Amino acid sequence: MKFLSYKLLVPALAILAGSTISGCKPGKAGSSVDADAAQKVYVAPGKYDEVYAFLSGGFSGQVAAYGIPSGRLLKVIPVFSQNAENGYGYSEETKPMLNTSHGFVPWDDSHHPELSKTNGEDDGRWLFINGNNTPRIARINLATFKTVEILELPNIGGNHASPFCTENTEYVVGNTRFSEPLDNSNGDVPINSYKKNFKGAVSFVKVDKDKGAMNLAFQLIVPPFNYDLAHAGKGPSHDWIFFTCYNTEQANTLLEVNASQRDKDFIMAVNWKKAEELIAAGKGTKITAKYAHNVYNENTHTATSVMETGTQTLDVTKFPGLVYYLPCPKSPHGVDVTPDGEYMAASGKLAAVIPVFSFKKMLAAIDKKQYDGMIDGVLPVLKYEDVLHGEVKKPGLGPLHTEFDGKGYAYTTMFVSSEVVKWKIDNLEIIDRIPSYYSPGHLSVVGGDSKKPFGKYLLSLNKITKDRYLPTGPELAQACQLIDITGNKMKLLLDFPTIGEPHYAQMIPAEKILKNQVKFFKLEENKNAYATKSEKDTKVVRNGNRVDVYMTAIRSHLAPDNIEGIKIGDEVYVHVTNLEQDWDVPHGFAIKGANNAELLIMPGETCTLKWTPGLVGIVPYYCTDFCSALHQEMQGYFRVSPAGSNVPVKFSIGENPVTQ
Ligand SMILES: [Cu+2]
Repeated sequence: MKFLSYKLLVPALAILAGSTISGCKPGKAGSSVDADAAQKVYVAPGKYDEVYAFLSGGFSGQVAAYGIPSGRLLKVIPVFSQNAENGYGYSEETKPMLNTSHGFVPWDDSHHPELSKTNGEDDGRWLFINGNNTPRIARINLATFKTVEILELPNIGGNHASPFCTENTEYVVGNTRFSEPLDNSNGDVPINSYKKNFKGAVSFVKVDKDKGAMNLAFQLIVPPFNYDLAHAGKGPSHDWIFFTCYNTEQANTLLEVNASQRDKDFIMAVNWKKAEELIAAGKGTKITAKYAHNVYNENTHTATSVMETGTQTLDVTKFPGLVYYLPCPKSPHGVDVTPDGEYMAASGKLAAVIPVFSFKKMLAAIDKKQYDGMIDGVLPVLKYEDVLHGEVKKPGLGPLHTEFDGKGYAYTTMFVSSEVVKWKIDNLEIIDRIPSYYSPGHLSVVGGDSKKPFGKYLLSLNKITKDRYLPTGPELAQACQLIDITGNKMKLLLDFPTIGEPHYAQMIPAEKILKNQVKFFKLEENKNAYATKSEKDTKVVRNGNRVDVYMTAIRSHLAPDNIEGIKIGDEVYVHVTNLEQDWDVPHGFAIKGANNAELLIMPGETCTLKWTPGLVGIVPYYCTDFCSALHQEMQGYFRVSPAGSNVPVKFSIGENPVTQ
C-alpha cells in the first residue's frame, strides 16, 4: 500500500461519511407527506393488506413478514437465530436446523430474502435467505411460514452475494464476500499471501422444482475478489447470472482505502448454463468439503442434520467462455437486470454515475473477442464502451441498488445523499427524486426484480432513523419508508420501524401467498417419533436416567398433569403434542427453572423440551400461550425426588390416575 494515496483518500471518504449524518439530511422531514397519504395506508380493522413484505432482520438473523400498505408486523420467522418467541433452535426438534460444520451456531446475520420464481415471476412458494456470517442458504415454506431447510456453503466466507435465483429457480447462488483459501487446502498461510493462496467460490445450489429441496450442485472457483450482490438474467439473458466484484485490487488490509484504488471494478458475467453442461459432462473436479445440510420434515415436525463431505468444482481459468468481466465504476453494490432481461444496472457506491449495460452488446463484444485485457492471463475483460447502454448522469451520491416497476422506469437508492431516484430505462433520464430518512441501502418494489413487476409500492430500507421516532436509548430502530410509485412523482406514504436491520425485502401480492396457507397440521399425518395422538396414550417412560414424558395439550389442560418419580440426575424429555385441529390455537409449555427454553406448539404438532431438574421439590409447568378462558387453569406439577430415591414413576390426570 502506498501511504500517500491513503492520506489523500481519507479526507474524501470522511466527507462522504459525514454527509450521511448531516450534510445531506433533507430538511423538514415530515413535510413532504401528501394529505391523502393516511388514506392510502389505512387498512380498516378486519381487512387484509394487499401485499406481503418479507424483510430480512439483518443482524437478528431472522425474516419478518409485514402487511403493506399498513406496515403492520405480521410475523417474525426464525431462520438463523434461536427465537424465544416459539422455541425455534431451542426445542429438540429444531436444534439441528442451526447445526454447521463449526457446530451449533445460534445467531447469524441474514441479508437478502429472495422469492422463488417460475418463468421469472414470483410464485409465492418459497422464500430463500442467506446466512451471511457462517455461510448458509435457508428455505422458508410460505405455506407454513417455517424454515424448512438450511444448507451450509463450504469454501467461502461471508455469503453476501446470495441467495439470488435463476429464472425458474433452477438454482439459487451464493458467492463469497471474503475470499479465503479453499477448505481442502492448507489455510495456515500468511495473510499477505492473499493473491497467491486465496480464492473465490460461487455456489450453485440446485432446487428441486416440486419439493424445493436444495443441494449444492457445483462451485466455480474464481479470482479472489470480494463479491457483493448478484442477479440472474431472464428472457434473452436466461443462461447468465451477474455478480458485482469489489476489491479487485485484492487487498487484505484496510479495504476502506485499499479496495478503492482502481477507477473501475467489475461485473462478473457467468454463463451458468454452460457450467451446468460441463458438470453434466463430467468435467468437474470433486474436492473434499465439510458442510451441514439441515432439513425440517413437515410430517415428523423434526429436523435432521447431515454432514456432507464433498463438492464438484470448476476452475473458471480452465474453461474458456464460462466467465467474462464488465468494467464497472468503483465498488459496485447492486447489479439489477431489467424485467425484459436486456439491461443490467450496476450501482457503484463510490461512483458518480449509474452505468447501465446492454446484454445484447455484451454478447456482441464476446463474439468479437476485442478484449480490454485478461485477468490471470485467461479471463477476458470486455471494453466498457462496448458493453455500455449508457450512464445515468448525476443520479445522486452513493447509488446502491435498483429495482423496476414494469412500466419502463427504474428506482435507485442513494445511500450518501439519502434519496430514491427514479429514472427511465430507455433514455436514462432522471424523472424524479424523493428524500429518504435516512441512508437507504436496498429498496424493494412489489415484484421489482421479476419479469412482471406489480409495482405500486416501493420500500426504502433505511439504516439511520435519528429524529424519526421516539428515542429508545442509544439504539434506535432501523426503518422502512413506504413510497407510492403509481404516479409520475413518487409520494412518501408511511414510516415504520423494523426488527434488526431491514437489509433487503421482497414484496409480493398477498393472493399469491394466501392460496397456499396451511391452517393447522393434521394430527393423523403427524409422524413425530414421540407424538401422542390421544390422552389415553399419554405416558411417562423411564430408561436409566432418561425419562420421556408423552404429553398432550388441548383447551384447557395438559395431560398428564401430575407426574411423580422424577429424580435429580435425570434428563427429562417432555414431548408435547397439541391435539387441537383448528386454526390459530397454539399451546405453550414452560417448566419452572428449565434452563433451556419453553415451547410453542402449533395445532397437530409435537415439540420436545429437554429439562434437567436441579432441585428436589414440586415443580409446576403450564401453558404459556393464552389459549382459552381457562388458560390460567392449564397447569401441572412434577415431583422431583433426590437421586437414588425409591419414589416410583406415576402420572395421572383428574379422577383416573394411571400408574406404571
Ligand atoms: Cu393453552
